[in-house]
Amino acid sequence: MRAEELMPCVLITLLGLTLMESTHGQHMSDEPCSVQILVPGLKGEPGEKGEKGAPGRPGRLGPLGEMGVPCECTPLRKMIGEMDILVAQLSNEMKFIKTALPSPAAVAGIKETDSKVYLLVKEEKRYTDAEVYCQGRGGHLAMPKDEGANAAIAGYITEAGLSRVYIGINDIDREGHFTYVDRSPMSTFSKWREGEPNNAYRDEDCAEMMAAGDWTDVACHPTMYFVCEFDKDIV
Ligand SMILES: [Ca+2]
Ligand SMILES: [Ca+2]
Repeated sequence: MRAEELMPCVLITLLGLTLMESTHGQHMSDEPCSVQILVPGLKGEPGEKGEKGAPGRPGRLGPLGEMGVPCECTPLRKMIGEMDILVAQLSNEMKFIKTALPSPAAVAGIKETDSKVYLLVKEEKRYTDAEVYCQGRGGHLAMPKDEGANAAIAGYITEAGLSRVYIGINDIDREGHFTYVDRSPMSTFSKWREGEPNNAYRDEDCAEMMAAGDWTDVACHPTMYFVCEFDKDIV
């Protein structure tokens, strides 16, 4: 019996004494109350090990992981390697185009012969600026040195719907003595229109090609479209 369980017994005893006083010694049927003090015994022997318990409940869900990307990495790496090679090849093939074409609208594509690539540049420039442009891309203003080259350039002008362009012929160094713009001499081939070159107004030291393929000497300062030429072995 623990201490708190003794309390009702003590209360009953006190109540009983009060009643006994109020009834002047009247005898009451009594339940003897006893107080027991329990002292812990010696510790017993350890019991046998119990049976294994049932499995516990599943734990709570963990936090969400980061979003992953499905990856079959080996084939992808191989594909990327092949693409790298293709890009390198394309880069080489486009090197000329990148440097020669200022913008798709500025030129009317290129024209090829067996040994040359011609580029019609639809940017109006003075003769010397036009030559600088062509040189900056590894070429010169077009220098027709035979009938085939002349016809190719003329066809190019006609296809573009133009009437005239600067070509790489001038007598800037010595009046009346025309050379190609790379200073190579004009030998057997020429395509001067009848009555040209005439050095009109004593101010015509450059040359243009008409759509028909014939040449005239003209002043160098007006701006007009022009044709560059590039040797195929550098393209
Ligand atoms: Ca002249
Ligand atoms: Ca002239």
